[in-house]
Amino acid sequence: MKTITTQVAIIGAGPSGLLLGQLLSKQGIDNIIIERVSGEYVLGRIRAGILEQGFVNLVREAGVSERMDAEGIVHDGFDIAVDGKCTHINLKELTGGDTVLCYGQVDITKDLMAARASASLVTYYESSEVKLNDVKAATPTVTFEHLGEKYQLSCDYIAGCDGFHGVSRPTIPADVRTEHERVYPFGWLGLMSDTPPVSDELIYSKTKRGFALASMRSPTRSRYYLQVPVTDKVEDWSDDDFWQELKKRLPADAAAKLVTGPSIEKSIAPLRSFVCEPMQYGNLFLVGDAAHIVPPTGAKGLNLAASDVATLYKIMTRVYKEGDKNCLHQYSEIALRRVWHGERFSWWMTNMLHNFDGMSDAKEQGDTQGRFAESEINYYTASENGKRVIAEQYVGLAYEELAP
Ligand code: RFL
Ligand code: PHB
Repeated sequence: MKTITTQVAIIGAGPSGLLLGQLLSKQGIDNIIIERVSGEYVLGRIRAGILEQGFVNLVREAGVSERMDAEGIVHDGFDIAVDGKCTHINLKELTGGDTVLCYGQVDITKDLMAARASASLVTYYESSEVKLNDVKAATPTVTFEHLGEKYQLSCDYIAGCDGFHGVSRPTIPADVRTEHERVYPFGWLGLMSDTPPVSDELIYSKTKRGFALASMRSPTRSRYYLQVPVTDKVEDWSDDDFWQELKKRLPADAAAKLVTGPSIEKSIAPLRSFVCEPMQYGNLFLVGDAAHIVPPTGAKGLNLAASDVATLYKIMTRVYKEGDKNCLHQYSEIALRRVWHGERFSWWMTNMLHNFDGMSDAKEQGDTQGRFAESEINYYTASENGKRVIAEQYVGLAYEELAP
């Protein structure tokens, strides 16, 4: 068995793990990342596209923002369409200057990977049998296998950045952990294509046929989503089926501009709200999707991961730079306050914009839930105050500072 040591062991090289690693390294805090799959596989997951200002600032602080600043597209607003009638949510005006940035998760991950490689920071890709041991002890360990060799990594702290299906969360004993969950009766079928987007801004479109989202990655690359029953398989949907259905769910002027083309990626994501409390156990800290999942309707998943990273980064910096370990216990409380806000917003947007007709969840209530949702979205899009409530949450709440 090879034995190695570091200060912070990071499980998972998704955006949470890579961003945390980069920030810690900038402060001179040693870290090693252990990842289950290859770097190429990580980059194959398409996912998020909208970054809050807090995320953008953090990437800048990590010193990895060059390409994001050059290629990211600032979005001052987006549209909500209800049965073809559009309401513009002008983020910038409604919030007094805040915007979001359209820059893909794959690109952020690629930039972070390149920075990590050029600084010769260690990542063990394609590791198996990853196990967290003695997380309540002063020196926890992570054991794993890599290229046929067994390793034992000793550290001060472990950051569990290994996503929803990782090993970190189940390391917290079941009687200590509370898991809150809501599973929705539909998923999102996503399609990426090298075609120009239908609009300069995102369109969240609620229709009787179900929800659709028109998003983008660049002026020549579009990302679209359709609400589909959770039982649908991606093989059930040809590209042609997708484009025909999307056209029916977009407002008429956008539908008229829709340019179709072959998909370069197509996948179905189930929708779920999930929170694990607490997010800390001994010297183990859960970060990002390892601790919480939101339905993608509010574009919050990656952004909540970033606020967890920001909090843990501030704590680790205080621990290693000022020798103050009293702040360690603040992590879960601070992170969860923002997480629950994001969870509530994502759930609310999901309920307002999706069609629950014929879904098993709606059976008991007939179409009552649908009528409530319709009335709610009409109410919020009808006034400046209502639109501001949406805008403030979409651009993201401020990050909380540590208590002194
Ligand atoms: P990830 O990205 O899942 O990375 C976890 C990493 O851990 C590895 N791993 C392990 N490593 C070692 N040992 C083990 N036992 C391991 N088990 C797993 C995995 O291989 C992986 O590399 O979690 P992270 O870093 O916390 O990042 C979270 C984000 O990926 C996620 O929240 C967002 O993608 C959510 N999301 C969106 N978020 C936004 O903020 N804005 C958006 O516009 C947005 N759109 C989306 C989304 C998610 C989507 N899907 C597919 C769920 C759109 C979609 C369709
Ligand atoms: C995306 O571009 O992938 C995207 C944008 C906004 C969302 C979800 C996903 O709410």
